[in-house]
Amino acid sequence: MKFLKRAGFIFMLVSFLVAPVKAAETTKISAGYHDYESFTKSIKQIAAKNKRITKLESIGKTLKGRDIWMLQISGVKGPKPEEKQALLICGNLEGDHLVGSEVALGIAEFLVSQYGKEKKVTQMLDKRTFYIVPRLNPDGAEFFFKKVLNEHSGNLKPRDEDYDWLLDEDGPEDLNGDGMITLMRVKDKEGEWIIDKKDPRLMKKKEAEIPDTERYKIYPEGIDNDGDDLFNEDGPGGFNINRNFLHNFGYKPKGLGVYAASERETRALIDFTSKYIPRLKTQPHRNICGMLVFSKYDNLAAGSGIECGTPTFPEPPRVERAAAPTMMFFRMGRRGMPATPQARPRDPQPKSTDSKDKYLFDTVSKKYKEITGIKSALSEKPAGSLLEWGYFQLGVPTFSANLWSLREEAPKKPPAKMERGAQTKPAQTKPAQTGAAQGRQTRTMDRSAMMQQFMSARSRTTRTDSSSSDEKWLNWIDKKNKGIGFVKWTKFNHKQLGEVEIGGFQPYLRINPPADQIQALSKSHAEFALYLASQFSEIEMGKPEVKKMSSNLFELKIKVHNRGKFPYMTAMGQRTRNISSIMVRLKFDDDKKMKLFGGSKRYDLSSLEPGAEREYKWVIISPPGKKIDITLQARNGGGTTKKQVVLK
Ligand SMILES: [Ca+2]
Ligand SMILES: [Ca+2]
Ligand SMILES: [Ca+2]
Ligand SMILES: [Ca+2]
Repeated sequence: MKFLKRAGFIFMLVSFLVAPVKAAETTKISAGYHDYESFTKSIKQIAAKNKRITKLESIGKTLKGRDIWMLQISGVKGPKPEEKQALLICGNLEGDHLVGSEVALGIAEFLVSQYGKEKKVTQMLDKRTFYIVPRLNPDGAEFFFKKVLNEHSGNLKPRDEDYDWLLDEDGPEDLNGDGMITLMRVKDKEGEWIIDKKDPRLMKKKEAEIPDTERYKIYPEGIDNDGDDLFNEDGPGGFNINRNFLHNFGYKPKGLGVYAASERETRALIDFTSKYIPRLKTQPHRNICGMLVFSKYDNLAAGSGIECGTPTFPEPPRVERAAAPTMMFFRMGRRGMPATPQARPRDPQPKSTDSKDKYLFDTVSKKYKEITGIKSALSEKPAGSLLEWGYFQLGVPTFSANLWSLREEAPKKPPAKMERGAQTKPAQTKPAQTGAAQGRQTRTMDRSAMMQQFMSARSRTTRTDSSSSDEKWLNWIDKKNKGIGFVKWTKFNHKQLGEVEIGGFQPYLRINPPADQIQALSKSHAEFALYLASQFSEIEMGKPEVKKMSSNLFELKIKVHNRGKFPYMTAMGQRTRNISSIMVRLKFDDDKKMKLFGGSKRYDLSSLEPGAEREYKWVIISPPGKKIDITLQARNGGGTTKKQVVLK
């Protein structure tokens, strides 16, 4: 509190000194959201008050020493929590996506409060385990509660974003003292932007020949601290955790010190799902049969299935052309081989939903819309996300909801069509389509192609849609948010750029809804999580049948059913072989006197569709009265079942 008061005082002071643009309205965007301290307190409280059914665990620590909390919720009845099938719920992979973390926490609260009260919840928790990691990126999340708001999707690991060997040397500055980092537009005859005539708040790329006097350049708000002519190109830390997973990460390291699973947060989650614990002689969390992710990607309301984006990322500046003749020399020198360009190796990773799994995604998506009432959403294509890793590599059905986008005004075209790759092209090559979105602000810093490429990659971390989405956000701000959300362009005298105007969308506004929506979102998504958990495959063994064929010859028959709604193993799971097969095994009580007449004592079944059954038949030579133990193992389909028969 003390800090807040002091921060408030400094804020007022600064505001007073620089004559701010409406400061009061900006301080509230994080109101009702949990900062790390209050979040930790809340999750600890939930665990302490519900000891019977919860377990709170820190699955890792961030660079700043913050815990990554995982709350396990599982009812008192039924098998042990790690033997029940589990749903993993994970939020706040992107530092600025706070709503995911609040909704995940809300789901935890809902489940514990309804256990023992509401039949549906009680039954489901007695049958299933929920692993909830509401805040995977707590360092990044803290930016939301800072005095000056600046959207930050990464964590806090210092990173050299512009390859100049300096770390975090040029962050943004709140020049007009309104408590927000927005944009600066400045008249520049080489600029690529013009003011949109339809709505002068928006900027759009110039289309035809435009008089020099109408051209603008756009920069993020701040000064060039290191004098390299780039403005705010390397701010405080970090890589986006939701781009750091092992699938579709691309084949190169991405910037200095960044490679697949390079971040602590990413590793913490991967370890949690997959680590082998010698003491337990198993991977205890391989009981995860599905994932529900809250992130900026959406495959529930914005479409269904998963289509990977292009894992592009800025590369270090290329060496100048001078090197070319040498290369030519080497190529020509190879025993008269023609200097044909080599084809790039094909990426062997699957990039889209297996056609056999499509119905599963379609069904769940349909149900999601029904349960939550959210009928549409905006989403880019993912690259290196948890969504992709969960499905393409772990092989479990994985879903992501972004929880907040322009719902009613969503585009007619499915958002999957939105070309992410296009956004990574240098700004000049892309025809005018974009407005003043903060996300794209940096793409126009055309001081060098490298930075442009870098910044366009960075811009993807915030919402980047078509220009029409900017218009729609303005419409939403004007009609539904009392006009709050866009900082009016106002003149400012910049010490390096001369006269500029500062303005643009308020940070975080297009990522997180007002806090009063969280409760309803939590409830509907808790319902959805319960639904999802109820769909998992349930592999059961029917009653064994023994038939006496002659005095020493018996026939044993069993049927294995999938009584769940999901298949045992997605088609992708069969492809990755990351999920154990269903195994049927016989054990004779007297191997000397009992023999199988053909066949095998063990059968492995890689998949079983919902509603399907599979019959197994054995002929056994044995004296009467002997026993056989039948074991059915389905790690992801309800665990182990044992039955015994007597041959008679
Ligand atoms: Ca740097
Ligand atoms: Ca500002
Ligand atoms: Ca700079
Ligand atoms: Ca700066």
